[in-house]
Parts: sequence; C-alpha cells; structure tokens
Amino acid sequence: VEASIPEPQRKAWLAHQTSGFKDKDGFETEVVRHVETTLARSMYNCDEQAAYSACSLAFRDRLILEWNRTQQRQTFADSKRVYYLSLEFLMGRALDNAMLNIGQKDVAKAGLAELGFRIEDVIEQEHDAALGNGGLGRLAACFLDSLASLNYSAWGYGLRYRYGIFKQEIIDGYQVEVPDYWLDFNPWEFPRHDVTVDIQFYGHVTKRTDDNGKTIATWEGGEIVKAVAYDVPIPGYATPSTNNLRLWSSKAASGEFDFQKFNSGDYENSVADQQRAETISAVLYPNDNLDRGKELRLKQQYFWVAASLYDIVRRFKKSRRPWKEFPDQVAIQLNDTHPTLAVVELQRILVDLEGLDWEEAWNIVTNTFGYTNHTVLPEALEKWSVPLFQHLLPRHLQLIYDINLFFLQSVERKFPKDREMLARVSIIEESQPKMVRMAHLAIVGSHKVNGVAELHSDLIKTTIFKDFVEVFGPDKFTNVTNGITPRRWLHQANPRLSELISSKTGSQNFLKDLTELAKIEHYKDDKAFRKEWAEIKYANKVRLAKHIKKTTGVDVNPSALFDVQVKRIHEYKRQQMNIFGVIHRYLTLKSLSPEERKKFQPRVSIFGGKAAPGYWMAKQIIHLINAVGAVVNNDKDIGDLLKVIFLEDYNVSKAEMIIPASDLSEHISTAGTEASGTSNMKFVLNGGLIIGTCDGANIEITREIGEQNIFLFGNLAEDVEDIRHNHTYGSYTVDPDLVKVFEAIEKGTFGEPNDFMGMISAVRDHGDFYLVSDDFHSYIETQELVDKAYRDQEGWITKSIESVARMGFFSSDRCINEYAEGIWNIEPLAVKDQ
Ligand code: F55
Repeated sequence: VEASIPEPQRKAWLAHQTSGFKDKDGFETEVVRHVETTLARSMYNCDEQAAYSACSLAFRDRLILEWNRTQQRQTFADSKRVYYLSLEFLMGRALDNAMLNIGQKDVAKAGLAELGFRIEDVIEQEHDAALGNGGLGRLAACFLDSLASLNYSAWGYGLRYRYGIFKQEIIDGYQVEVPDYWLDFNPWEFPRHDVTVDIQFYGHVTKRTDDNGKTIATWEGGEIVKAVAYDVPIPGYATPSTNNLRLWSSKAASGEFDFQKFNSGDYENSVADQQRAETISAVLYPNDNLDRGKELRLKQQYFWVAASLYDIVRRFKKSRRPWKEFPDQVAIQLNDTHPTLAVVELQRILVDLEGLDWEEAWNIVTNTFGYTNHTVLPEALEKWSVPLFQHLLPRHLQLIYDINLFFLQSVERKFPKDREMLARVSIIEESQPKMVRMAHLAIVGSHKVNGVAELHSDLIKTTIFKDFVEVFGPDKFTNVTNGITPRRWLHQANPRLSELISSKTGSQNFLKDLTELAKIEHYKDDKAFRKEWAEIKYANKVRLAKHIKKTTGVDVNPSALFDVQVKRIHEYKRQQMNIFGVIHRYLTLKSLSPEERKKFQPRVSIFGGKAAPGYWMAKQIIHLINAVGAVVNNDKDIGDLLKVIFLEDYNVSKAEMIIPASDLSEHISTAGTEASGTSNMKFVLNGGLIIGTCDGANIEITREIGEQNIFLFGNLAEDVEDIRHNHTYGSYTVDPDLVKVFEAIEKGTFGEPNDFMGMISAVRDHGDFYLVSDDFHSYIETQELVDKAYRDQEGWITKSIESVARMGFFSSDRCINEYAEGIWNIEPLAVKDQ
C-alpha cells in the first residue's frame, strides 16, 4: 500500500479515528450536521425521510472507516480471497442492519428520540434493496453477512440493476406490476468512476500461427460497453470487518453519448447507443426457477462475469505471483449456473491473453471454481442456443467446443464405446438448434459441486447429474445445507425474543454461535419464561394484525391461529393446495350448525408472494386467493373463525414483520422439488411451527427439532415418479374432498368459475403433475392435527421453545464455515485491535 501521508502522522491520525459514536450527543451532532450540510436542509424542516437520510449518512461514515481498514488488512495479509458471484443479492434494508452490526442502535434510538423521531419510523423510510427474486438471492445476502461476521476475506460480485424486482400491487384481486426504481437516494453505494472495465460483444475471431507453431486466437470487432463499479459496504456483526459487494453498472463506452455521431447530426443514434449500453444493467429478470433464454439475459451474464474476472485477475496480478498460484489466492463460487461463463472467460484470459498452455490454464480454472446447484426442475436448468452464442460471444463458443472435446475424450477413455453416455454428458445438446448446457459446463469447470440440503444433494447425484458422478467419482459432489443469518432473522426481526434469549443464555453470544440456543431448553418449564415467550408471539401478531388492517381493511383476531405461506408463487410450492384446503375448511364450517362451529379453532390464512409477470397459472392462484378472501371475510356465519388474507408486495422487510408473527407456516412443495427452502428455517427460529412435506431442509429441521415438533404429511420424493406414471397410465381419480372444493368453485361461490379453470384442470385433466390430489387428504388431516395441537396452548408453547432451542445448526455461519473448509480452503483473517 503506498501512502501519501508519512507513517508517524498517519499513525497519530488513525489513533484519532473511532468507528463508533462516543454517545448519543455525538450521534446527534453528526445527524444534525448531515441534515444541515449534506442535505442542505434546516432542522426545522427535517421530516422522517430526511432523518433517515442523515442517520444513514452518519452510520455510513462510521462504516467507511472500518471498510477501508478491512480492505487494507486483507491486501496486506495477501491471503486467499473468496469471490461470490451471484446475479442476485436480495439485501433488504441496510440501516437497521448497520446499526445492529456496529452495535450502536441504542445510541441512535436515544439520539433520534431527542430529535423527536421514533427509530422504527425512521428505519421504515428505507426502500428495500431488492436485487433478487427469492431464496437464491436472499441466500447470497445471508452469506455476505456471515462472511463479514466471521472475518473471511470475501467479495460479492453482482449487477447494479436500475430496477430491482417489481413492486406488486393487488387491484381487484389481480396482481399488477409496478417498476421498482430504488436508486433515487441510496447512501449505501459508492460509485467508483475510476474503476471501469471495457466489455466486448459480438465481433469475430481470427486465428494465426506464431513462430513456435502455436495457434493464437484473437477476438476482434463488435461492440464495447463500459462497466462501472459501485461498491456497497457489508458490515460484520460485532467485528470491525467490513467486506465489499461490488455491483457493475453498464454505460456507453464513448461516455455520455457518441459526440462524433452527435456532431455529424446523427442525434438519434448517438443516444440510441447510450441507451442500448445502459439497458444491460437496467432490469432484474423477474423469473425464479425458470430459464427463458433471452439474448439480453446472456448479455447481462457476460457483462457482469467479464467485469468481475477482469477485476479479480487485476488484483491477483498485483501480487506478482506465478499463474499456477492463482487457485491458492482465489476461490470463485458460482451461485447457480448464471455466472458459468466465468469458467470460459478465465480460460480465455489465460490462453488467449496470457499465453498459457491449454492444460496448465484448465488446471487453474478447475481448481478455482465451485458450483452450487439450487434446483432440479428441468425448466430452470439454463441452456443457451449455439447460434445466439456464436453471434454474441464467438470466441467463447469456440472455447466451449474445445472444453467439451477434451472432456468427452476423457469420458471416452473411461467408458469406451458408450455413445449414449457421451451424448448425455456432452456440454452441447444435439438438438435443433444445438444448445449449450450451462450446468454441464459448470460441473466440468469446477472442482466441487454442491446441493443446498441433504435430500437435494442426494437427488442431484442420483438424477440430473448421475452420469457425472460416474465420470468424476462421488467426491466431486457434496452437500452444504443452507443457513440464515441470525442477526437479521432473529435479532433484527424479533428484538424482544432475542432479548429474552440473551437474558437466559447470559449474553448475545448466541448471535455469533447459534448452537448456544440449546441453553434455553433448560427454561422450557419455567413459568415466567413461558409466559414471556407467549406474550412476545402475541405482540408480534398484534403488530401484523395492524398491518393487515391498514393494507387490506380486514380485521383479524390476534388470538386466532396465524397460518402463513409467504414465498414466490409457483405450482411446485403448491399455494393452490393451500387455498383448496382453505376452501375445504370454509365448506366444512358452512355445513355445521352455529353450535358446532364454536368448537372450531379460529384461523387466519395469510398468503404473500410475487408471481413472475408472464406466469399465467401463478397469477390465477393469486386471483383465487383474493376471491376466496372476498367471500369468506364477509360471511357473517364465519366471523373470526376463518379469515383469508393476501398481503401484497412480499419482500425482505415485510418478511421481517410477518415471520415473527406466525404460529404455523406452510412449506408444502411436492416432495423432491424444493431444493432447500430457507424461510422454513426463519419461521422456526422465530418460534413458529411448520406444516410441511418431506422435502428440502424440512427433513433436516425435523431431525434437529424432533418429529413431535413438526407437522409432516404427504408422499415421499422416492414415490413421486411412480405416482406420476400412474396418473397417465393407471387409474386416476381426484380426491373426494378436493372434488367438493372444485364443485364449489364451479358453482360460482368465488365469482366467475372460468377464471379458475386452469387450476382445476391442471389437477383433473392434465395429469396433476404436482400431486395436489394425491397429497390433499393427508394435508387436510394434518391441518386438523394442527388445530388440535394449537388448542393445547401449553403443549404448543413447549413445542415452540424446544424447536427454537434446537435450531443452532441452521445459521449461515455454520454453512459458510463448511464452504470455507470443504470447498474454498480459506481461513478467517485475524482482526487485531487497532
Ligand atoms: C432465479 C433465476 C433463475 Cl434463471 C433460476 C432460479 C432463480 C431463483 O430465484 N431460484 C431460487 O430462488 N432457488 C431457491 O434457492 C434457495 C437457496 O438455495 C433454495 O432454498 C430454494 O429451495 C430454491 O428454490
């Protein structure tokens, strides 16, 4: 590190700096200064939005100091770094997280109160950073929190979308998408106009032979787009470590717009080039678990991957090490196949630009990358058409063909004459047009491949990647069960529960070592503890009830059982089964006498989640939920016995309010389809119980918390294939209770029946691919067990406490440590007191 300030002065200066505020007065001084100078406003004219801005700027100042020091420390240590490449980072709000991680929320609360603000109101001014769809993007955000909290040298790399995931409005029961323009005021990002990379697209390849007879390929022509870095500080919890998330934004290479064209009078095209360039990072694709193969998406992927690799290689080169040491200094994790072009790009850099031999380069590449798979659904496995590749990235396509050739030669040696095997594992699918299979490329280009929960990791080894286990041996494939950060998902979302726990564990150390939660099990029979436990859940439900009233106008009784399913709307997640179950409950209630009804356990069925804009069936499901709510919530016979709520615009900050308020949450995917699920972990960590299938992480949650503490139902993954086969070729009848539900819908009970026929005929006429009918009876019966269990409030509280006490395994800290040891081979960097 070159310093322009001489050493002694620099030391004296550093000793001056502290990363915290001295006290609330010190904090207030900073807030007032930012209001009056940075924001150029008078304190008399400071509203909650301005208070949020100033408070964020004050905390940001603190963060920047530690951020700089952390980067210096990491550069100086010169040890291995991990780079997490993800097209999605679903960060949510930053201010609350920064205050808690720095450990000065109390100071801010007191200071803001003196200035006349409630800290909760100030926090709520912040717009979520919603650069992701769902589980995959939120996992990346939890990982960043853990990497910083555990003092790993780590960078995240992503795209700085101008528009994150759309905002969802519900109008007349239908989803309406509204753009999410979130960058108006974002104090958490730092533009680095000096950190740019030129990215090439299109063009052509020329080959020549050099003096030694070696072929040299050159990629020429085409179009250049500029990548500009924007950095976001990622504070660790209770540590000065502050890592970096670097997001790339696209800009025309010629600067603002093309002056030459402008001056020659071609105004329109001068601007068109600029807009075409900026389009690359303009929007997040709103599909989860679906690949649509659009050219712009491939452009996004290459733009982001090429900029990131250029940056990583530039950093490595500064150390002047030989290339063979690259994998000792750099680990790159591919979050699903979206960044798989990085494999090809690194090979291109090493072979075409740095002149390494193919073999040596390929060794470096495969030792650098790890690939995480998040789905077995065939429609989500990325494929790109060869003609599109040829057009956009001609040199990369050649390299892919070479990679494939050498790979298939090695397969041929191991399985001579097995043409079928070669066709199955080939990176190129011999279809019309030919397709590049990105998962195959990711496997071939990585040294480790992992699934995200035990069942899922077993499934990829026995189904979609079976052949690769034979080719590479079983050790290349491993499991790392997902985790969640307890800082956001317990301490921040549920401060009272966090406080109650720390009062019993003796400190807040459980937030750093979640297995310490086990200590609270000693108090499960302690009367005062149980009472406080129940009161906290009730208070969280009251808060959600207020939100429901405010946003939907519906009154719900906080004493009713709150039954929650919030996640992206997808047929495999089976929100349709949930709403069919709700209809069944409604019909049952209607058939009872008023006396009999009184024996029923009151429930509030709460749904939330976005449907991909083009996903017709998912939108139909949303419409049915709203239509059922409109009838049930206004039925005088029903009253508080059943309410049906659809909460609009589910996102990270709403999750932080909804999850702590749930008694029961639904994780009811068709067995074998949900790779892991992570909200299941969040709900249980907050004292809610689960109704769920034997799928994803539900299985490991059950193993940890005990079978008596979860409501499992439905067919097992191992039986799904046979059942589906039987739907098509055997006898198939719809479950009788479900038939009654369909009849009610078809009678018009919930409005125009034609609006919902897609959902009905998927089950009745199109093979019921997701086994809704097969699991329906078991689901209904299990919901009755839930009612019974909930009526025994004392028994329920015991289940709740036991569950939380046994959730230690599901921290993303544990998960990140497993990646660090098993895949990245890195160790935390010691943080000395400064
Ligand atoms: C987004 C874009 C594409 Cl092209 C494909 C998938 C996605 C996506 O959002 N996937 C996703 O969220 N997958 C989820 O990952 C979670 C974290 O591992 C899992 O818990 C969850 O089971 C899985 O569906």
